[in-house]
Amino acid sequence: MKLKIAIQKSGRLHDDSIKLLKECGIDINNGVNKLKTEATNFPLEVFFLRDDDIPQYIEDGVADIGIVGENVVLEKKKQVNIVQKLGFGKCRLSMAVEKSIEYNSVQDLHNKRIATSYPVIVEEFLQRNGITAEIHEISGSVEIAPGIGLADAICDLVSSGSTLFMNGLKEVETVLKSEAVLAACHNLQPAQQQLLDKLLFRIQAVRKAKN
Ligand code: PRT
Ligand code: ZN
Repeated sequence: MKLKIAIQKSGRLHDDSIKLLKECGIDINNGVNKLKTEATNFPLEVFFLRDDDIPQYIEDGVADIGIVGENVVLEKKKQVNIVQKLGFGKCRLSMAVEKSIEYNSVQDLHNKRIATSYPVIVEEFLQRNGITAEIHEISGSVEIAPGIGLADAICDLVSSGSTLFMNGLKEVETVLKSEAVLAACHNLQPAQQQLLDKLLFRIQAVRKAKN
């Protein structure tokens, strides 16, 4: 019996996800271009996936658990449990407008066009604030949308803020604060739950040692 974990194949969360498993004393053969590998000293099978696909795999039980940004979990609206925040991959999902635009409050987004890769989270934010706006879903290079006349505002992930700055944008609202989380399937078998508890215990010890 093995616990199946999904982690990002490549990208911002990949290295820290592998590092966390290592710090938990779990050795994995991290072969380049592999889709799947196994730990040598823990009953763990590792799947390497696009981050966007991870919540679905967990909901379906193809993976028991996974490491993914909370932003992705919320956007995909899949039925998964967030069992532990992991302290890396920290960022915020923010609204930004061209820096020359006067912006006073969220009301200023009313009837505007907002470009984003996070339509679900943005829609919820607008509803919560009683704002009607037009959401334009785009999959990448969101920050160029205002400059090419596609949108009046954008909602995108920000960490240092330099991408916004370089594109002449200013951050005006924080919609969500996010970090990498450990997510788990709703209906784990008892054996898998036991393995998850063992892993969680180690993760929490690693996290404690860092604080
Ligand atoms: O290939 P795959 O689909 O798996 O990866 P991806 O390209 O969709 O995601 P990736 O690797 O870029 O990001 C994975 C996760 O890292 C995100 O879902 C977030 O949870 C987290 N994260 C943390 C970030 C950032 N910080 C971040 N800064 N994800 C993206 N960015 C981008 C942002 O979109 C913008 O383009 O970085 C740019 C802004 O950075 P600053 O530093 O200039 O503000
Ligand atoms: Zn992705």
